Amino acid sequence: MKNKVVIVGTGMVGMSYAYSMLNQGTCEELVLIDINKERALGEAIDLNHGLSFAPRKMKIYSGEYSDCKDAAIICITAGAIQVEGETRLDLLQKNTKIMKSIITEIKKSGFNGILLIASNPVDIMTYVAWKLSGYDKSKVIGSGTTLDSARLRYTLSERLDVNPKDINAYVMGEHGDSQFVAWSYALSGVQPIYQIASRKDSKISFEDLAQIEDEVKNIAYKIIECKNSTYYGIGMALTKITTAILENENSVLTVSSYLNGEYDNNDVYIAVPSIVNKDGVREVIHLPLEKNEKEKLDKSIAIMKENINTLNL
Ligand code: 6V0
Repeated sequence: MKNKVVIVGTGMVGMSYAYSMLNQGTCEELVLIDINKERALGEAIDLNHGLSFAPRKMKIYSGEYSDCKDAAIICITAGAIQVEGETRLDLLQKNTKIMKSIITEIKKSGFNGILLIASNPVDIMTYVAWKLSGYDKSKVIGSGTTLDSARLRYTLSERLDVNPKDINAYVMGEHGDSQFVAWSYALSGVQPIYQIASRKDSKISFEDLAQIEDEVKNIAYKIIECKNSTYYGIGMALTKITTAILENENSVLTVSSYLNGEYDNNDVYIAVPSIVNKDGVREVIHLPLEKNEKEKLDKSIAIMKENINTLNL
């Protein structure tokens, strides 16, 4: 398998991802596909003009589905976007139709790599992609709450004045309104955040934690209100997942993974900490959650299943 990535959907998310990969030298070959061929072509030309300043040589071009055959990863970022007042779940019917047409083309190409989904509602779209493709469940991955966990790490790092790379805290569940923070496993460096919050002289209280959780959950709505859509953060989150796969990193990421008995659930994709490497999701980490956290995860899963049941797959 070549160190080759295909992006389907060269809109804001797809191109932020492409630009981030160009800057980080993530892959050797990058193919851009969009229903709007002119757009994909223009984006490829524009990116190529940055190659002189990039850390490595890359072959970048706008292509066809036949180019998917020998790709290591196809990332699907095509779809309608959330408009003001619309939840990610509202996008469900629109994007399922788009996903169906894309998966049909990918299957025809003979692709045999990892399918990475970013289109919203991402957990359900990942399930749709898996179901329609018939690919191995570990090889179909959603971006899940990788972005939300990054938002959480950033917000906590600001409040605690600690490098975000040293914040090990995870958002789990739906990439959407029913997500939650697994506070019982949140660490600042080596210190449990619950322990920090319980200290009298602490920079952060339990009320602050609840407020941060809420802020992280709703910040996408704020960004959409300000500038219509969000893309840089997800672009970099997708780059991280891509690097974890191409470099066989065994990185722990809250991607949307298929549950097969973990967390007492099955036949659903949802964001849980997972180990990601060249084979996709190597392992779903099954954390013994606190009772209230487990209830939140169950609720999130129930919402996913309810929505999946409305689809004709
Ligand atoms: P955009 O800028 O409108 O781009 C969408 C692109 O998809 C356009 O270029 C379209 O031409 C293309 N497209 C539409 N239909 C097809 C098709 N059948 N085949 C190929 N290409 C097609 O949207 P943007 O890039 O901002 O968002 C894309 C998706 O990402 C949306 O579903 C967003 O909701 C979702 N996001 C997911 C995030 C995550 O964390 N997973 C974060 C932000 C946005």
